[in-house]
Amino acid sequence: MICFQTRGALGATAFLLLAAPAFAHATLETSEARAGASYKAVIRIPHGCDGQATEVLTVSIPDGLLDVKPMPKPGWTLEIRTGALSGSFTVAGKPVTEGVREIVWRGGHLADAHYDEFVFRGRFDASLAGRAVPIPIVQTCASATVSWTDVAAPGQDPHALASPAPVVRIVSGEGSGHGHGAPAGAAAAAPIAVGGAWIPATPAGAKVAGGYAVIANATPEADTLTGGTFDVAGRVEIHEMSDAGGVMRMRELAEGLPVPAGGKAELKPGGLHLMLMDLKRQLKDGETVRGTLRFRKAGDVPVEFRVRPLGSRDAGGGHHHH
Ligand SMILES: [Cu+2]
Repeated sequence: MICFQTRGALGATAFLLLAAPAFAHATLETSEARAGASYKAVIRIPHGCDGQATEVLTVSIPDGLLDVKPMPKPGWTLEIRTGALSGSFTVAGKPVTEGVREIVWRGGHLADAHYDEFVFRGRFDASLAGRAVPIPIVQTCASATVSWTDVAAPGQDPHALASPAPVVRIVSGEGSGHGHGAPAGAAAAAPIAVGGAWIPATPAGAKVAGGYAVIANATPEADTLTGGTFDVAGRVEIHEMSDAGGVMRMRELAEGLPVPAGGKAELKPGGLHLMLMDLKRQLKDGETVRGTLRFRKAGDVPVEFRVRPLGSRDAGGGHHHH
């Protein structure tokens, strides 16, 4: 779809992609796992503790990560700490109450200038489908530690964390690749966070509406917004507005909108936006419109858009992002 509007009504074009921080985090090679299926965790350690070599690596195993087996590593002693599980899980049809809680590789010497990988395998319980599960990691050096253990609180932007624990997004085992029905708490801690989402109210009879939000990607991999679904709209397109000789032109991003690793994409008036097409009814100031945004890797992320007065230019008080 191509549509035109005059510059006066829409203001300046804006396009904002914030760069990823230059800080190298401990990360997982694969940040998505299928519920109920075997998952190979490859932990990537990019540096030591403030110049010192890493001598111990401790990995905390989250609840519901079962059948955990670490890969021995030449030059390192492997230690497996077991303990009580919180939550009820079954392995091979039998209830289990104990399991691996921590894996420790120790006695090695990973120089600050070097890179290495630590591997274990396990299986995320089917009940974790749709959740984002952090795997906290601690590097211990001769006289310092680096803790990759920060987990986003509900509503907190995971991108703002100084030392984020790597997160695995658990997708449904049924093969769709999309984690449906994530509980609200899990959505807030998800690697893809959608904040400050709003839609301007529509005049009676309008068939389209713009949708705006800030999308933060806390994962080490780029993702792509490919579309979404809303009860109030027949379909959703992703548009970019640009200035063609004083005429504001909208074009559809048929390939989707990239969200860089550790970065953000901002959807706002005059720039990138969602276009809700074939509106089924008028959108009124003050109501909340629910939907999902679809990402190539993260799957479907539930979102709530607040409807703001007709003619609004931003998300309004308390919802303004940065
Ligand atoms: Cu548009």
